[in-house]
Amino acid sequence: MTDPAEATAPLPAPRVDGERLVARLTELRGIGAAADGGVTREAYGSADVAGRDLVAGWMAEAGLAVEVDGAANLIGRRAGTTGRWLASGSHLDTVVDGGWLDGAYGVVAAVEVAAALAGRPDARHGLAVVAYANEEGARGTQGMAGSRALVGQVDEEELATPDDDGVTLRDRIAAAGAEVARHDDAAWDLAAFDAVVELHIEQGPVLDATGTTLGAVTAITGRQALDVEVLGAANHAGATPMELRHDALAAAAEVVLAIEALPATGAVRVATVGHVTVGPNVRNVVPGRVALSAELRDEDAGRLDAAMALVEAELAPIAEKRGVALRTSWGQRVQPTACDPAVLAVVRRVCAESGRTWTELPSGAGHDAQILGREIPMAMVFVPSRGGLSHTPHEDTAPDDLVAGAQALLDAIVALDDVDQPDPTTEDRP
Ligand code: HGY
Ligand code: MN
Ligand code: MN
Repeated sequence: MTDPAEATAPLPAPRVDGERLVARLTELRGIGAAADGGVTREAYGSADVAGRDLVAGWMAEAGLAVEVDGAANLIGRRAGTTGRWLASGSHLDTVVDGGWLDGAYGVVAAVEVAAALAGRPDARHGLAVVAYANEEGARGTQGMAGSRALVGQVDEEELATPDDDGVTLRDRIAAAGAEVARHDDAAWDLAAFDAVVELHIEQGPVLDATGTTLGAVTAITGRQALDVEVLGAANHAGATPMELRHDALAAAAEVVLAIEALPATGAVRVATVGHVTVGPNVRNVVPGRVALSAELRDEDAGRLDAAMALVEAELAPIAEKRGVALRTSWGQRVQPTACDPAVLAVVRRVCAESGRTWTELPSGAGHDAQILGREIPMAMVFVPSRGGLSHTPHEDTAPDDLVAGAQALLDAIVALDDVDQPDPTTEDRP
């Protein structure tokens, strides 16, 4: 017979299975692994799909109803008692030769959260655990394609746009086994969601350098993509005198330095040229054509706008001096997004009560949470990146920190389940 006192006793606070979390992340690391420790799971490719299949099995094991939607997002759901929803997740795709935790951590930890809550059928909110498709923008596509589909931001034109290999986004999604004809049905009923929380490695140096375990994210940086085409004149590298050249690569080098110099003027937080294509790319030919892929990042959309005008102004004299044509084409803008004060207050409370060291910090990297965060109250939790390294094979985080972050995510989801609208006022300070 059940002791009546036992029957009414509150359930113990749920705990994540830290050992399983780290073991699963290690198993996932094997999919797309390179000998140098790096991982490549390009969005919609075979490794990405294999990773998705592995995680789908874990979702099912956690008691979630699993679906791959028409945008190739993997979603595991469990309904609650009120018809309201909470969401958590991240992405499984990586940059080329990236790390094992960027994205994967937030997905696998969210599955652990679902598993820890599986024995609690009284949850008020449903829980949606998501592996968003194509966060990184594989092969020249626009990033965060999966999360943008959830908020109805991916249109026909984008689906028909070819990537760097000439394959359309529509065909990529189909090749990844998603029913792309149902792409637009992927859009969520956003009004049914009370909060979205994403757990991620910091990807920067702040937590690691200060020996801090948890980060409550205040805002996520904005990002403006830019392509620059430099058109000079290809010619014989031996017979063409220096003063008669229109060297596209030499001009492009000046463009790279001009873009790199922008942050020092205070115009923008960071600016990077990360990809260069040279034509014809032959030792004994003066380069005739260069394509540069660049980006500007800042927490302030107005500063991004102003920096775009500055780039144009800096490039014009380079074209003039070098006798080349410079064509700028401004690409994807992911707007900076502040975390929701009320959901952030819950994250702060969880961090303050975790017994771990914690602080507040902005995110210098982009995240799917910032797409959803413009529609649903959003917050993020960070854990340290060893040496501040990410988007490299050296990306790493101490197992104990990984477990602490997953527990903080679980505690935040439990706290958010208790209330329809969290209170934004809090005394918790790092
Ligand atoms: O580039 C970014 O910030 C993200 O990792 N996609
Ligand atoms: Mn990344
Ligand atoms: Mn990421």
